[in-house]
Parts: sequence; C-alpha cells; structure tokens
Amino acid sequence: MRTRTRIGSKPPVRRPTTKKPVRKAAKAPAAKRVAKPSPKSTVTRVATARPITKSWGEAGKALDGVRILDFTHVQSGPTCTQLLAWMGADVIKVERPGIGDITRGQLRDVPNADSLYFTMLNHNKRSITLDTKHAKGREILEALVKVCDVLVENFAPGVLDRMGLTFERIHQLNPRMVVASVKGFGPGPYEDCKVYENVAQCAGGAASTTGFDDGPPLVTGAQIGDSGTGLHLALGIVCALYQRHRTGRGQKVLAAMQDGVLNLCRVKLRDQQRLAAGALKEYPQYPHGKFGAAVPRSGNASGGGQPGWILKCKGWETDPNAYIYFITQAPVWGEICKVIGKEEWITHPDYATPEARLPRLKHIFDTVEQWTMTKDKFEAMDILNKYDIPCGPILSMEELASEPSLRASGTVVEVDHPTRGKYLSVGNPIKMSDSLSEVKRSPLLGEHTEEILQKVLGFSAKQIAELRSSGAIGGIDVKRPKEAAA
Ligand code: CAO
Repeated sequence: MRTRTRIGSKPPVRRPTTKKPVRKAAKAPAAKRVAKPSPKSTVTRVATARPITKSWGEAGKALDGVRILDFTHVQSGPTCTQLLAWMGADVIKVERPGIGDITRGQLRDVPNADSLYFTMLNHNKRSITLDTKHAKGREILEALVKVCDVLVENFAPGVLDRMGLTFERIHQLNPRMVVASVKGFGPGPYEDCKVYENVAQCAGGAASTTGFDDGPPLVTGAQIGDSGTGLHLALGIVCALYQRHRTGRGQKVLAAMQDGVLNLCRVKLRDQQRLAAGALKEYPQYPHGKFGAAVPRSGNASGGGQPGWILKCKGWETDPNAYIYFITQAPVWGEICKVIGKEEWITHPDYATPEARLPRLKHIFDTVEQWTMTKDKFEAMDILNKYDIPCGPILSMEELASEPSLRASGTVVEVDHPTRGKYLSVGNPIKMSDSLSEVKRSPLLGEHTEEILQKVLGFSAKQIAELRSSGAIGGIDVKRPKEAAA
C-alpha cells in the first residue's frame, strides 16, 4: 500500500508557467564547470536555466536517479536510507540470506511477520539477499558497487574491510561512489567499539545533562543516537552528491554517533563554558543549590533564554500525561500575570524584570501551576495561546497516533503489509512542495533479489538459478500469505 503525503490537505498549487513551452535546455554557463558524469552514473543532471513547466509535485522526486547500495541494519543506517528513499532514491538493501536485518525478528508482535522495528525503518526500499562472504556473492556485490551512486553502511568498525570492500577497492571499482558510514565513535580511543543508541546518548553528553539533580543520569526516549545520526549522515550524503557535480568523484562520509549526539547537545557545551562566569541562573539549582565543575542535570528547565517548566494540569493524579510545558516568555509577562490572577507581579520589583524573576522561578512556576491544575492541558493550551504565551501539552503516543492533523499532513501514516496487515508509522517529517513523499511498505526478505539481478545487473534466468544453487543468493524467502490470497 502507498500513502501519499502532501503538504497540508490542499491539492498542489499550480506553478506559474512561462507562455512558451521550454523545449531545449538553455546553455547554462555553470554547466561547463560541471564534471562529465561517468556513463555508469545513474544520476540524471538537467542542465536547464529555466524552470520546469510541470505542476508542483509532478516532476518526480528530489533524488530520482540516485541509486543507493544500502548495507545498513538496526536503526541508525536504516533511518538514513529510508529518508533518502522517501526523497526518491532507489535504495537496494543488501541482506544476509535467510536472516536479513536482525531487527526483522526483534520485538516481534505478530508471529512470523517482520517486526514493527523493521517495517517502520525500511519503507520504500528493495531487498536483495546476498552472501557477501561467498565468492559469487562478492562478485555481485562488486557489480552493484559499479552501478550505484552511494554505499551506506553501519557495520561494526572493520567489517567492510573484512569483506574486501575497502574505500580504495570501492573507488577502484567506481570512483564516483560516495561511501557513507555510521560508526559509534570517530577516530580516537574508542573508534573500534560497537555502539548502540543508549551508549551514544551516554558518550555524547545527553545522559549526563538529562534528569534531575538528585537522580542518576537518564537517557531520553527520542533516538538521538541512532535516528539523529542517520539524519546527520543523510545530509552528508546529499552534500557529497552535490560536490560530486563539481569534482566528478565520490568521497567518504562519516557520521559518528558520539559526534551526532554532542551536536544535538551543543547548548550544554555552551553552558559548560558559561559556568566559568558563575551560576547558571536559569537552572533549578539557582539560587539555593550548588554548581560543580560540570553542567548539572536541569530537570525540565528550558534550554534557552526563556525559563520554562512542566506543570500539572487537571487530572494529573490519575493521568500520567496531564501536564503542560509552560514558558515565562518575557514579552508576555504581563499577560501571564493577568491569566493567573497575579496582576500585581506586573510592576512588583521582585517580578517585573526577567533578571528579578530568576531567583524566584520555583515560586513563580508553583503559582502558575495552581492555575494550570484547574484546567485540563488542552483547555490551558487554548487559553494561553489566546495571549501568545508559549506552552505545549504533554502528548502521549496514544494521542499522537490519533491526532487528525498529523494524519492529514502525512506525518503519521497507515501502511498495509502482506504478512502483518495494517500498522501506523511515522511518514516523512520533511515536507517538500516539489518532491512529494509516498510511504511504501518495507520489503520482505529478498523480495527483489531476482528483479535486481535481472534489471539492474542484467543476469539471465539461467544465471540466477545457478547463483541460487551455489548459495550466493537467498532462496525464495518471500512468503506473502495475504497477497497470495488476494
Ligand atoms: N553476507 C554475509 N555476511 C554478512 C552480510 C551478508 N549479506 N551482512 C553482514 N554480514 C556479516 C558481516 O560481514 C559481519 O561479519 P564479521 O564480523 O565476521 O566480519 C557481521 O555480519 C555483522 O557485523 P556487525 O559487527 O556489524 O554486527 P553486530 O550485530 O555484531 O553489531 C552493531 C551490531 C550495531 C553493534 C554494530 O554493527 C555497530 O557498532 N555498528 C556501528 C554503530 C551503529 O550503527 N550502531 C547503531 C545500531 S542501532 O542501535
């Protein structure tokens, strides 16, 4: 099943067109500087100075023509290649015969069906099963290297080299190939270590700065180590493809999970340096607690210059998510005081300025909470938004799953799958007006092995049969009960 995402629910806006249809590409001086693409490249470059006359969303997708050899597994790498697939790249996922990506079988909720872990990270891809340690499997792998633009992998350090696919070998086969990797750590003492999400959160500074001062370090629910690093890598890949237009050659792209997490924690490194100038006055430790040598955990304090905290709302005693995030933004201080019935605070010297409020934040939030506890989180949100007071309800996954606006925008999509049936997923969070995303179900293990061997590499049916009996490619792994029954 395909779920098409458009920006908002309106039909696409027709782009203004020139009167005369553009037949020939105008001679663009910039095109001269562009290196000639290798005949093996699958990227189509359009050297035109005039805009295309097709309607928005009708001219293909941003990465149409880019072919990706997807050697990723688990979460970080698959997040990256799924995003590129949503942008239009042809993503060929190489998996081990009979086993595939380990997440196919992890945290299974439906017997014998690919797990949600796998299906939600591998939309819009094709799957080929290939034993890359088999001599013939290795030949096919090298043939794929020659016809792809990007190789993406997130194996443990050294795995690709052990397969014989060093960067030098890849570039011998295809000098235009971009070779993109997720690793746990960049060069340094830990570069050889295997890493999972929470290790990266701990090593990248997130855990030491998350939680409450009197409790242990905490990891966050957002997968900033895996999905966050996948996002970083995707950006590196498209930049490398863009640079390839000028240079004519591919390059290595590395996104280390520790680096990605630290990048997302940059405000905490900011605060580490601010410590030298004294207490961090927006932190809950101020003015009564102590600051040590390192940035402390700041509970629910806002990371920016506008103090904020999570406050109880009506029903908090029984509903674990009956809370609202409330920000005492300086420009609307007067409105905040009026809403909570504390008009005297507008001019009182202890409350009138942001600086005066800093040592009293706990008292201020306790007072605001007396008001938020009289409203449910949505009522509070409605009232506060009338006065432009920044706030946000604490939304549960249950609420997000049924939120109509997220369904309408394609951020939450329902996908049908032949062995598991319908399930919800997060669609492409990046909306582009001229590159619309379709969410297509994840591939079954080895579902496209024959198709790729025939159509991408030009193998005959006889050759494919020989490869199967040699064990270099998978057997018929595909079981599609629902499709077969249809
Ligand atoms: N055919 C034959 N062999 C294959 C194959 C194929 N198609 N695909 C993979 N393999 C083999 C590899 O060659 C390798 O074998 P060797 O170790 O003998 O060379 C093995 O399968 C995979 O190795 P791995 O070490 O990457 O896998 P793992 O499950 O032991 O470790 C992980 C997983 C994630 C810890 C590790 O890959 C890693 O640290 N990756 C980098 C960081 C990362 O992305 N972490 C995020 C994971 S999501 O939380």
